[in-house]
Amino acid sequence: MVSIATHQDADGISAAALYLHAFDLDLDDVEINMPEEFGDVEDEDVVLDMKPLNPDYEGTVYDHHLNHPKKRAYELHHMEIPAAGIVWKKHRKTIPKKHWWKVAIGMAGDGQTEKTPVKVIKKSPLLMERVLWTRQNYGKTIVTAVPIISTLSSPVNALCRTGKPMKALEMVYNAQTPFDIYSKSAIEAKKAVRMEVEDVFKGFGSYFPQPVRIKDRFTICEYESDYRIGGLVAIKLNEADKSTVIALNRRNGTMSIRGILASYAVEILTENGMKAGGHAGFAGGRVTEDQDIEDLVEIFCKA
Ligand SMILES: [Mn+2]
Repeated sequence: MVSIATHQDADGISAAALYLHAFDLDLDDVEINMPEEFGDVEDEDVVLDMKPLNPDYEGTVYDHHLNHPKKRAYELHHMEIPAAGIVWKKHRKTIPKKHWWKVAIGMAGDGQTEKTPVKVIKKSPLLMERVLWTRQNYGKTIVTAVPIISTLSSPVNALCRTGKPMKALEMVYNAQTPFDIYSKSAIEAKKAVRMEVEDVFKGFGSYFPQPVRIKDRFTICEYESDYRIGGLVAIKLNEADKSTVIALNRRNGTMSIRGILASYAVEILTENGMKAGGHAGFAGGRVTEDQDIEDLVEIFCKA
């Protein structure tokens, strides 16, 4: 049995689906590990969209995260495009063309839609057609038209964020067209995620501390959720003023970092003995059990 470790997000999930298609594997033919902690792999044959925490891991890695160790036991396929794109580039000869469009899920998920290979767009021109979202605003109907390619990652991510990553993989693996990505459970997950993020923002200043701005460039906030919504919370705060946001989920100590200075924030955290890493603009980390927002504020004030 082939074993695969992959990242619990749209890129990791679509990379896994493409890998299965490339080797003509069924979901029942493989063992899938989606570790809670980024890179926490064991002895899987293949690792997708993650940098193994242990440099002595001996399998094959397809990844775009930065700073892989020079001294490592694993074989690394590294490119500066999302992992779904790396798997596609390496194996497109054996990936049935009808599944090529799935590359776009990972590209959109990691915010690099423009790196979707032209060959893929040509094969699935539907990706560039648009879906319309309508909403009512003071009695007026507002219509926004979004290219389908840009909408493919959020249903997959929503399933991952609400603790159903295997359901996400099944959905992507079995999908025949981009429309199959809007499954009923994915849409429900999207709604649940949206409400949870709204609750976090309502909670700031009442049941969560108020976000703290430091040196007008870092924003630090603390919230609590069983969902993996830190990235969304951080992006929403970042959009307001482009400060770099460190969002701490105090339920499990994970941090989501988004913004221009994400790599700088990782450096600051690492220098202070915390675990942190990621790629340009997007990063994450973890505090120890006895650390909270006050410790983060102190660290960033001194940096
Ligand atoms: Mn990725």
